[in-house]
Amino acid sequence: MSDFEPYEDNGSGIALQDAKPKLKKPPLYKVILLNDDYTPMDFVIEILMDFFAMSEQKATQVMLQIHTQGVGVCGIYSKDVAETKVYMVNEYSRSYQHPLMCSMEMV
Ligand code: TYC
Repeated sequence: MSDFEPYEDNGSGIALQDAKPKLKKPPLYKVILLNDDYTPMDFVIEILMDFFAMSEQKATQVMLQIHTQGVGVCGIYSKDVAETKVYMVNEYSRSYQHPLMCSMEMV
């Protein structure tokens, strides 16, 4: 019997259909930072280094990209890791009275 036929007869006279694969890959989320006019550049660099494990050079590059283009990606994570990062960054920024906004988007 050809590989392309959905129903196979194993000799019992009963046609069996292969089960469809059921597992989908879990969705991934981009954690993003938005530009604003008030948060100091050094504070954003510190966030990118401390919460997203960037080098100072990479953090500076990403901060300047957000500053000039309005938004930038900090990293890509599973849903619960992304939610935790967003929560921690926003709490940290608020504790210093900075308006910096961290958010997430499905990839
Ligand atoms: N625009 C801010 C400034 O000029 C710097 C900044 C960069 C703020 C990135 C937020 O996500 C941000 N001080």
